[in-house]
Amino acid sequence: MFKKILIANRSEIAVRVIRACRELGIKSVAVYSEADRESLHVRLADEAVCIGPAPSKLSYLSIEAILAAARVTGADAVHPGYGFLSENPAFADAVEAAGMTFIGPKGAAMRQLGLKSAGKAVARAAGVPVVPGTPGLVDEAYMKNLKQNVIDQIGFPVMIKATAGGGGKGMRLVRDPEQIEAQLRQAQAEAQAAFNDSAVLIEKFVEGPRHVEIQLACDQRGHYVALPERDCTVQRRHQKLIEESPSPVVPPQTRRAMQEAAVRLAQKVGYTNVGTVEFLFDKHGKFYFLEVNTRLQVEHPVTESVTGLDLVVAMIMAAAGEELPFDQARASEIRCHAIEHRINAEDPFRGFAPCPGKVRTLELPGGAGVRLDTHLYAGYTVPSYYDSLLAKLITFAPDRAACIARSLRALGELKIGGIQTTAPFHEKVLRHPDFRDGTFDTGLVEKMQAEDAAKKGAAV
Ligand code: MV4
Repeated sequence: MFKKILIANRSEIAVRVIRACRELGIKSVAVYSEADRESLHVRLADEAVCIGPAPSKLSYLSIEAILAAARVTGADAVHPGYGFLSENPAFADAVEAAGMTFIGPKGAAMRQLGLKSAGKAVARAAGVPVVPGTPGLVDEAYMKNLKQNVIDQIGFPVMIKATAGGGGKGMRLVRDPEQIEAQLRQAQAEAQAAFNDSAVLIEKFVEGPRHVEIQLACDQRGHYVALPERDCTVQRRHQKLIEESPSPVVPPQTRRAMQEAAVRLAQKVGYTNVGTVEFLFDKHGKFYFLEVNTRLQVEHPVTESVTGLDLVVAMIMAAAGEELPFDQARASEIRCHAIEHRINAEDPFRGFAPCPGKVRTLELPGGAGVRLDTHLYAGYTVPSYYDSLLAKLITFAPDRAACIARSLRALGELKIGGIQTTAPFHEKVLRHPDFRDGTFDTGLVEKMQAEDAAKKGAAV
């Protein structure tokens, strides 16, 4: 087993990984930028190394700086967390080339799944349902008769997606066949500018979908385990706000089919460590592969809460060449319902504008069925350089209704003084009839904003 793990990240996820290391008796090394000297992860780790100035490019995204910190501290493994370098195959390879273990999938597997077109081809080959569309990337031959090809082979409305895009970046919806040519050219130009890769694909547009994803855990001894799904349908501009498990709309036989599909896909590329297969789930109960996230995700505690398993421990064991600490039968046990709330330093009443600043007072929720993953403490100043996630409030209870009640109770106890947060918006979602009955789709937040605007209009 590893003796010392360097955590190449900051904030709540660095704290999460340091805690797992401590419980396993493994020493931890924190890295931090000049803006993060006073961060909780620096205080909690056994050692800490400053890796550069505040801008991420010069610190948390610097492969050289991080490898130097790992070398001088004698770390034998690196955990990348999420974001930053976590899905960068060159980083995974560089860690291994330096004689250390990357706690995540192999660089080769990341490359096979990184681009949308590549992931979709693997999914097709593995017999995983994909959204109907162009067989691969749009090429010159397809462009010659573009409108008619789309009408004959796909059917409007369609979505144009940049193959290098992700999380909603580089996507556009086209309903009018007369617009397809112009929209496609614009999408290619945008993709070129944003990703230095102009390649796009076209897909049938799925109306009013839900976002449902399957967590995978795979060791290096041929075990592929699929955990219960997470429903991440409550999003705003492709930023997830609430995740829950199990999904209120996925029946048991569909869950099993999605799990089997995710495992087939993983087997196809010899995937190791944890990963997540994202699907669209449509109004007819059909699911379609979207993409694979080759990292630990922000919302992993939802899965940990419903199963009672520890995914960071699983990552460390799999990376060390050990057997996974659970099998498929154990991972299929759904022991409760869980909901995660992302509490961001944003003002939900001013268009979710970022609100960094000093946390003057802090009162934390507790009691049965409450988990709070955060790097906050009273007196901490939230820097403006990084993303705005402050805390993840995860609640779990025997059923969904009890879990919603518990979330409202816990959000009532949480008091972050000095900065605006998204906490009040979460209470509003939990009281919304569409959320309570589980019938919402990805348009819920916009629908709520439209309802508010109508109410304000009526009052005048
Ligand atoms: C789609 C879609 C409808 N049809 N693809 C958005 C993020 C990216 N990973 C995929 N996305 C979508 N792809 C087809 N063919 C609708 C979305 C989408 C969405 C998906 C999941 C959660 C929220 C969403 C919000 C808007 C659009």
